[in-house]
Amino acid sequence: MIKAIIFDLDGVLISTDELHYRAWKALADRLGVPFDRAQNDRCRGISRMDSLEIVLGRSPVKYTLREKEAFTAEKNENYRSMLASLTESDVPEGVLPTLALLKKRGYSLALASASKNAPLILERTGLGAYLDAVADGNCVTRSKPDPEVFLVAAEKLGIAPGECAAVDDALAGVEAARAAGMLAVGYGDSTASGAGDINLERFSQLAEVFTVPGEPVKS
Ligand code: B16
Repeated sequence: MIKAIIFDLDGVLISTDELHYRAWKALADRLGVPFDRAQNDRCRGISRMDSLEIVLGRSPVKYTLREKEAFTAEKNENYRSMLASLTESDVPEGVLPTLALLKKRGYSLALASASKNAPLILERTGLGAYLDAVADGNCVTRSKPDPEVFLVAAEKLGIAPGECAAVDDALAGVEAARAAGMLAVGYGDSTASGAGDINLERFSQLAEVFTVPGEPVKS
């Protein structure tokens, strides 16, 4: 009996993959470390510091924690300068009308993202107006597949995890949703693996699955 829907940000409500890639690539080039899109894909849904470990994966140099913190700060400054030009038009087609419809039907909506930049992204794109609660990298300490960020989102909504559905494009996110005791909805990349309890190809399909809050979902 689902009353709330909790969304991952990057890869679900918006795609900032390319911007992450450009910012990590600039750092990797400066350090002389090879970095490609396949590595960038492995950074999806995980924390900034864990992503740096992937970026430095092929580096022969062992860096100190202080150096690594400086690298993540450098990447983030570059990434945030790119985020500054985001607008509502960067939200994929179908996302905003579907969120509006789900909200109108009475579902509570929340965000569960590893990103510490989520507030800026929500503000720039207007997505924040559709959400009743936000759990992001600023309020959790453990990355997906740990369920922490989904559980914090449910707690902020005041809705039991068993009454929440969680939508995520990363396998780690689908695992996190399940570990949180939520209905796991695989979307985008995770759909192909059939990892979720429900797997959707289009965002607008959410409106076909979640029709009336508190009633069985239409799978
Ligand atoms: P930041 P999500 C994740 O967002 C990204 O997919 C991942 O690539 C990034 O490392 C992580 O946020 C942290 O982002 O550097 O902005 O704090 O998929 O959890 O919405």
